[in-house]
Amino acid sequence: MPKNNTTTIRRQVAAVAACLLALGLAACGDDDDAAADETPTTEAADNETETETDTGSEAPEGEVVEITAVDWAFEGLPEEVAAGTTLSLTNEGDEPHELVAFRIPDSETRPVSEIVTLPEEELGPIFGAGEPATVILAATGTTDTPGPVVGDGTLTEPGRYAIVCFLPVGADDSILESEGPPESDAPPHVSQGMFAELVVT
Ligand SMILES: [Cu+2]
Repeated sequence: MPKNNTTTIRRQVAAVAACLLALGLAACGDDDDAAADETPTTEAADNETETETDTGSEAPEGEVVEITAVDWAFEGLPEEVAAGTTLSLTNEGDEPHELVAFRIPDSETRPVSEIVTLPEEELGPIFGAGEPATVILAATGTTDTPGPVVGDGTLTEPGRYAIVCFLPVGADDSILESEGPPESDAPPHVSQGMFAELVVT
């Protein structure tokens, strides 16, 4: 990706994350029970035969793991992958999606399903401690288009990761090209249950 685009998009991603911190989590916090009930684990298990391509939950190093975004969940995500695994995002939903991977600090032991419901002041230090490990954007009906805008989709550092989508409900693909924060008061997809947990070994 050309550098001049990278800068713009990185700013956009940061703004999207800031938007989540500013307004999304307030809505998320009001919706604790619903968010907890919609943990994608159940759905992923239901679709296991359809989306799981490996025999175990761990992918060999260097493998590409193909994840499918739907409205609103990540499907086909193993519980564990080896360091060096690259994530690929296919969007089968009706809205644009992103895969934002944050490495969770080792001192944080709560499950992602609980972390994403935390109030802004508690979530900031967890998600805001550094740049995401990678951010992959996928317009509707595409795979990796436009693709990674932070990192290259590869997770290199072992640890526990939160996989989340911050795009607002109701957006269209043009949001993937917009500069600055999305002009939307809609809740982010993460508040609709679009989050998952991934361990990199
Ligand atoms: Cu999404």
